[in-house]
Amino acid sequence: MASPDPSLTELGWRPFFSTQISHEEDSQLRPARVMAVHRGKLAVSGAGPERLISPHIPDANAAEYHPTVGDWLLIDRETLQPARILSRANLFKRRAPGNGRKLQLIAANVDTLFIVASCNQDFNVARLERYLVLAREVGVNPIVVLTKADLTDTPEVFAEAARGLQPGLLVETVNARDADSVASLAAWCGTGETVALLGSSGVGKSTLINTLRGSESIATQAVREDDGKGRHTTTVREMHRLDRGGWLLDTPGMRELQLSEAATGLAEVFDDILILAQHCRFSNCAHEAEPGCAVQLAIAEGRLTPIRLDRWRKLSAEDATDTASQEGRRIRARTFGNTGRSNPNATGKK
Ligand SMILES: Nc1nc2c(ncn2[C@@H]2O[C@H](COP(=O)(O)OP(=O)(O)OP(=O)(O)O)[C@@H](O)[C@H]2O)c(=O)[nH]1
Ligand SMILES: [Mg+2]
Ligand SMILES: [Zn+2]
Repeated sequence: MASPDPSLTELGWRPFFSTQISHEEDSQLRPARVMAVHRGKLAVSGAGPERLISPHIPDANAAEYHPTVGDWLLIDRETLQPARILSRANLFKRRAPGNGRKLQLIAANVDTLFIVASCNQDFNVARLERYLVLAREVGVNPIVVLTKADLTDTPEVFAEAARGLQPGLLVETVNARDADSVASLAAWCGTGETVALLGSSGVGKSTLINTLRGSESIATQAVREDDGKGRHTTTVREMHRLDRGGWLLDTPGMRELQLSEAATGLAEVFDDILILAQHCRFSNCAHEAEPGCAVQLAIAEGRLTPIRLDRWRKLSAEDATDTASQEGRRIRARTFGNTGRSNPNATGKK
């Protein structure tokens, strides 16, 4: 039995979006939210049933002007052609791994992020921290959801390791296949709320959504036995509706989360190190063997672990490389001008 079409409010429509529409647009266009991005088509939902429409927006050159799941579009009432993307409340994006390093838009207009990881050999604190930096950068409240608590005798050890990443961080340990166990997560999934799930393949993102919805409609697949890694079962980013009103945005597991222009998020997740660094004798201290280094002193006194300093160095270096290459592209674009042709790899802002 299909549930009735959701209203705009149930879809997450709010004043932040409605105030962006001009009087003139209001008569010709109507809002619709991107529910899924398929190859070459967008599934959108507005007033009325879900529809597939063209993803092409006039004058959309840079990657950020392409619609992604969670976006609100204004579409023509008759032709259903999208006219423009409404400004996003927030946007998750990443730099694709590999040489092309194309910008990938992951999701827009998210209220809460579930960072999903599992209590098994695939658990990795550094990876969780990367997602925390991303959440900070985007400005979305993160909850760490540790699945497969039923497969270990020591779920608390995993939970403690995660909690140690950030004071006050919310960490939930669950058996994603058990409705009672995941019930506490429904608190973040009220009417019109959008929760995005991010995490490696096989951690149980789709399983969590199935259990929260009380349905088996999303395909899931057992992880590899030797290393506990997933098989990249989910391939489409898609919003799934809960009976009680919220939206769960399932995403394909990522092999690698490359940060992109995340300086603010980094500074917030590693604020302890940055505060220490203000007390180093030299303003350009590299926190290695310089005299008067407050960071090394904190390590010597056991107030900071060398592993955490290492992780910060690694993520900062990655972000610096990316930001520098972005700057380079912007400068080149300014110097040599735009060729006028739309470049699918273009990532710089207009
Ligand atoms: N025992 C147990 N098994 C789980 C739990 N969560 C997920 N699984 C199993 O782990 C496997 C992978 O789960 P999926 O939901 O497909 O993982 P996913 O994160 O969606 O993976 P991708 O779509 O590849 O990104 C499935 O066989 C699930 O049944 C859990 O909490 N406990
Ligand atoms: Mg999946
Ligand atoms: Zn120092």
